[in-house]
Amino acid sequence: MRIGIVCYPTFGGSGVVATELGKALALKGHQVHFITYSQPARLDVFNENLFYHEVYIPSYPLFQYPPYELALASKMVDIVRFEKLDVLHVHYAIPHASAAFMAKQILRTKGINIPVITTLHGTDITLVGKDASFEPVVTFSINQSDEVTAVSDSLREETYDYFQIEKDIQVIPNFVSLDKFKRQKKEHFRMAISPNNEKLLVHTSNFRAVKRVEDVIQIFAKVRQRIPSKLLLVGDGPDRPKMEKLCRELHICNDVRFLGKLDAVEEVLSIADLFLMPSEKESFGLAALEAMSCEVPVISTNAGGIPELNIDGVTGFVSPIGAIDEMVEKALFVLDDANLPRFKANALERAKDFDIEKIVPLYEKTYQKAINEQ
Ligand code: GMT
Repeated sequence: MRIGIVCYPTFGGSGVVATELGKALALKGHQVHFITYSQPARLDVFNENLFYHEVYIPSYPLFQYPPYELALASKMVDIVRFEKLDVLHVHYAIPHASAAFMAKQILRTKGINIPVITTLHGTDITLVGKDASFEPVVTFSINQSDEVTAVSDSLREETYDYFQIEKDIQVIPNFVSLDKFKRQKKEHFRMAISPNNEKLLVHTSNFRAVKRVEDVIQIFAKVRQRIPSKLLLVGDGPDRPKMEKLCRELHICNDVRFLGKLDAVEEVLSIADLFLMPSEKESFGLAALEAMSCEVPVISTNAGGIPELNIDGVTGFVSPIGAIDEMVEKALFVLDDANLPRFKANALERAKDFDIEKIVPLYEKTYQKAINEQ
């Protein structure tokens, strides 16, 4: 198939899912065309089946808000026609699903029928999408998509709760490459970070309010009072300055490292004992899956789709949002040497259910169905 993928080119979340999916499809012989405003962060390999088309928005003094959606729709029209695409797969509804709808209508006037698959990722529904500023367009463009997928049962249900959706929403969970995200021997790195064999806790995110990074730091500060431990924070975002300040106030800076945005997150995960995800909202929790694939158990909230991934008492524990003391006790239980090996093994076993090899065929099937029904 000749597949167009539209996504955000980000380091995490929907951008990563879209890019890893495209790379996997290219390896299977499909021709994959990424259409976005800059090179996707994980589009870091050469493959003869992978193409990248940048959306360019001309500037004009009148445009207080550059019309990205129009430039994107125009680019989709151009690439579908020139590259003879069979299907368009857009990740994150806003504004990709409505831009795809417009492109589809334009292409129809030129005698081309292109099926559109929309994958819902989370905040496009739970946070931004349901805002009255966007809701009518989100509802309309989901209903106009030929196929709609969501990354968890929870997100599917929330979409039906918030919007008047007439389409069937298929759940295709996120996935992980067990080859890339596997525990590597990084003893020298671990020695450098925790020379006295302190336990290593890790959090990765975009440091936005929904991630509750403050809870990560409060949990760590309390764990550290009970057992020798260190915290590694991967990623960057708006809350980072506040979090650095908090670490100073709690006098824990010597045991906390802010590593920023890293390409090889799996190297950090390879030396970790526990992953913290105290999010307020999380449709799936891809970062937790990547940790589990590296044999790292997870202490998380029960937000959104997380409990579909992190099995309470098996791969870690789930707690109510903001239940810091409960998460501390559960973290200490998992970190106990008598328990840790079991939780690590369970985390990896669970990650295998989301093996990329199992999930990619579900997307191929969905594309084929949409193409056949045109
Ligand atoms: O988590 C974020 O803030 C980024 C966001 C995105 O759309 O890039 O992530 C969402 O999509 C991911 C991939 O499907 C999910 O694993 C995340 O749980 C989801 N985030 C939220 O629902 C907050």
